[in-house]
Amino acid sequence: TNSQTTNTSTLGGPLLEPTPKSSDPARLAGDIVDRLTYRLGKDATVATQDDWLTAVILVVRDRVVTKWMESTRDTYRREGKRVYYLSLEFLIGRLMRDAMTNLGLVDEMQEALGELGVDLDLIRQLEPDAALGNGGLGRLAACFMESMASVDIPAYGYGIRYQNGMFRQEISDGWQVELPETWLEHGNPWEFERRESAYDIGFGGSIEIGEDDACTWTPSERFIAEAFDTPIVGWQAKRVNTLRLWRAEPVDPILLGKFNAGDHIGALHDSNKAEALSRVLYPADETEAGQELRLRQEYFFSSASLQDILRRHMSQFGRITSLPDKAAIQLNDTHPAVSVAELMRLLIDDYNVDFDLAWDMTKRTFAYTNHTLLPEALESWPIPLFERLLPRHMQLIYKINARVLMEARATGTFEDEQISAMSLIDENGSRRVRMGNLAFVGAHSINGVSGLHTDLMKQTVFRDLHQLYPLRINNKTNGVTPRRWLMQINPDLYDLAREVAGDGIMSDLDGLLALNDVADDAGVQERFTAIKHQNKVALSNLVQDRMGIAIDPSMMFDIQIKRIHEYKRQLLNIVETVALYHQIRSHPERAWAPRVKVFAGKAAASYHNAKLIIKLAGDVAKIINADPATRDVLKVAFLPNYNVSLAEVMVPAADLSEQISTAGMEASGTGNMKFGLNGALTIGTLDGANVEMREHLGAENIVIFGMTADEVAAKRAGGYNPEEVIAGSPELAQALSAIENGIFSPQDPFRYRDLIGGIRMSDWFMLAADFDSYSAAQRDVDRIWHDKPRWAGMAIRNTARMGYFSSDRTIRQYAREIWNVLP
Ligand code: B1H
Repeated sequence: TNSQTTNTSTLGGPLLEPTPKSSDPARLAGDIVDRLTYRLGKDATVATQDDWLTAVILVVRDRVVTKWMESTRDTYRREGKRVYYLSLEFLIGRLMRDAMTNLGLVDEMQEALGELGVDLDLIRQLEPDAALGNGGLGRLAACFMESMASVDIPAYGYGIRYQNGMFRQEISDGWQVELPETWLEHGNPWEFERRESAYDIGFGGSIEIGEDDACTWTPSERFIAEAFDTPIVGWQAKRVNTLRLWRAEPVDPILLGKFNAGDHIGALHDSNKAEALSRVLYPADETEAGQELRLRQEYFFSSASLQDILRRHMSQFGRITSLPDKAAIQLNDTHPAVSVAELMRLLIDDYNVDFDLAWDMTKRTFAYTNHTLLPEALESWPIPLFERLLPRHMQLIYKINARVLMEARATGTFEDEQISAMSLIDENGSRRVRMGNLAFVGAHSINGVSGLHTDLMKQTVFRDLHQLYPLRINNKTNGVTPRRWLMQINPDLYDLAREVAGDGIMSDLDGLLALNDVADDAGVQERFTAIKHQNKVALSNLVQDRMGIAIDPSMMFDIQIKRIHEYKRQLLNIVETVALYHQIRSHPERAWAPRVKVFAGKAAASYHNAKLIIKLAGDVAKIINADPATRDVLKVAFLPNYNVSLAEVMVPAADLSEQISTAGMEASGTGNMKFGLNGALTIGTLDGANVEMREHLGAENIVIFGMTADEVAAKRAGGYNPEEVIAGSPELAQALSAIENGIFSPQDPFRYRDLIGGIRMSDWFMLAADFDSYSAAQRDVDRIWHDKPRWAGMAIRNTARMGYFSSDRTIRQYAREIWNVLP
């Protein structure tokens, strides 16, 4: 496809050039009606809002396509390096407003739709979220795709086109219920099906070693991977890149032999098996997914992507050995780590490269990003399973392992224990393949996602491999795209920032620093506060509509939104809420800062305690919200079905952002950055990127509490006794007893006995140990809240100093320091 540059005069010139698409409102309106008529077959008088949405997307898409082809041709002509971002998750959300803003088409489209009597904001909200991800890791991939296009890097995202993305969460009687999500129900007008880009993917079978060690793998199962492309528009449409997602297809849609023999179910066996491969996203964020289907998904998309990359490379450059100079492949966590073995297999078995050269090429091509140190999220596969599905890869992994361990031995500096920690094979208990170690040894760069996380990586999971290859680990602190996470979701704050800091802020977010000089200006503060208030009104309307809870927009909006996980400590926030409730009841005369505590987030379906925490938030909300003694100063709400689109309403409305994970456990966090950018204060621990936020904000503009990562480690090592801590903290003791004695669950008084019992017994996440410090920090927040100019000044300084956390900065660092491409 790359080689087709068609506009040469020999082919007759202008006829092969597409008609340029106008962005004149009248022409846009005409095009929309055209799409409605000729593509959807609908008359404007009977068109539904969904029809209008589809027609508008098709019109926007046309404007994207022209730029897309220019970008593709440009990449080809430059003969430079391409970046490939391999990720099992892309949490994109809605695309229409994103594409329209980056094309600079919003005002014109608004006008065009006005002429047609269609409300842009209404149809915008009918677009389903593309929720092909769990949380931060998937959303980071989406921000990176937008930033790579914005800073003009030729890049492709590769992933799976899940038919069902992240489940829809309903709360029924307070409990989370998971329902299938069906984003493709009305089709997907953004994507282009590429029937010609299809690859064979094999599983199982046997291998045969021929002469010269040449190896033939004969899989027992085969599937087809078919490509679907979505264009990703960069800021000001400088470049449009491709997100290529694979769908699995059977080789034979129907086994006619079986069908004719009367086995009508068996005839669909292959078809069903293929469908399962790209059917559903594993919704188990940072918990062991460990199922055969997951490994199959990982290999399916890795193999399809690598075959595609090699095909593109060969068709342009014709020589396999230049691959590392022309392709940089970034592995988003270990989920695509089997790619290391797959590239070795393709090079050796299909391109006849010898093992040594193949290994050198592989290492120069791959880089790996680690996103978590949690032991339950470190992928490893039982050897019998791996060997059965991927026999050739197993063999290559043994060979790679032998080479790495030999290198380690040759240094003469490692103990046996260290050697076995470096091994690709975990020999403790049942034997398993360690995907983190495979990704590490097969890559020239291993990066963490915040300074603290990178340091901890060197000291913990990869301590010995780091000693063997000390130059490989590096840090790339995460970022978020300011186009979506400021300009689009908070247009009034963006306008204010632009008036002060100028038009360049979306291409250089450091420009926001100009706001710092006016942070104490009364006029600016007044405007900032009015904007925040308006955003809070919007959120309270949403809460009223969806849940029938009235919240007063003049209260402090204290928000914790993220996956529900014990290490993120929503439970600490809830326990503190209960303690605060008790305090307000005992001292109603004090000047409490009126707050609404808002929670949202999904729990992995099999994560019992996380689901119980959701139930507890609801139980606590019910009692507190109904109490006339506290009603004016304390409210609690748990909003169902947290997703990107809900975050887009919640983030601009927040006064206070809760980033309270046990230090050492949150690799980075990116929600923290989105809140800061939108002028919320952070209450947080010295964890993940909070550490760097404090550096950029200044300690006086963030509320930090709790133990450091080192202190947590020391306490865990040195006989921590939570009961002792609880006995020393009357507020904590009272809150815990109330919860465990069924005060919030009178119909089921033992509901929370084990949950709270866990804190008393071991308290791995240090809730008790950090409680007093957290509670004191919350009272500091109250004091700041009462001093309105001080609060506004701090909030504005948060927006002003968040420039560093733009994903453009992150991507430029990847480009220079890992990929060796010039933005
Ligand atoms: C992050 C994950 C993750 N780290 C396993 N690890 C998954 C692990 O489906 N799985 O098996 C899914 C996701 N996600 C997050 O990455 C970190 O917790 C955040 O701190 C970080 O900001 C984010 C992006 O780097």
